[in-house]
Amino acid sequence: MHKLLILCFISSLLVISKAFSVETIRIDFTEHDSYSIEVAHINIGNTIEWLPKNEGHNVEFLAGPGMNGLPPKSEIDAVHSVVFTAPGIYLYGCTPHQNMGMLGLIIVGNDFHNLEEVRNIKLPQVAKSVLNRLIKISQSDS
Ligand SMILES: [Cu+2]
Repeated sequence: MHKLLILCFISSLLVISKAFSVETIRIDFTEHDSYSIEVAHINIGNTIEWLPKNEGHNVEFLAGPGMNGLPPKSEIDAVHSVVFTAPGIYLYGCTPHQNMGMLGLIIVGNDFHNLEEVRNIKLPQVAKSVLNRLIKISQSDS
């Protein structure tokens, strides 16, 4: 009986630590003019680090909660690191390639409150269809 209690205690500790753990998720720029993770689900307080594994790309936020608090677009070919403290959906793109659909979504804390704002961002047709695909993915694996 005691062993069972201890086991329960340990497993609940593991669950708690997973929910609050500070993690860094790494996303590469790829040779296909895309991000290696197109839809990232992360916890509040997690960091995303973009790595320039392929030349000619960057990160520019297009929508998200508290846009004013987000960093300006990153330099081309630079490592970029952002800590996400506000729950919601963030849309970003690569400045030279976002019109061709080099976009990424980050869902922080499984919160979709600003989905309509993200959905209504003005983009050319090709990028719009990519965005719609990413939104579908984000909802299917949330
Ligand atoms: Cu690019």
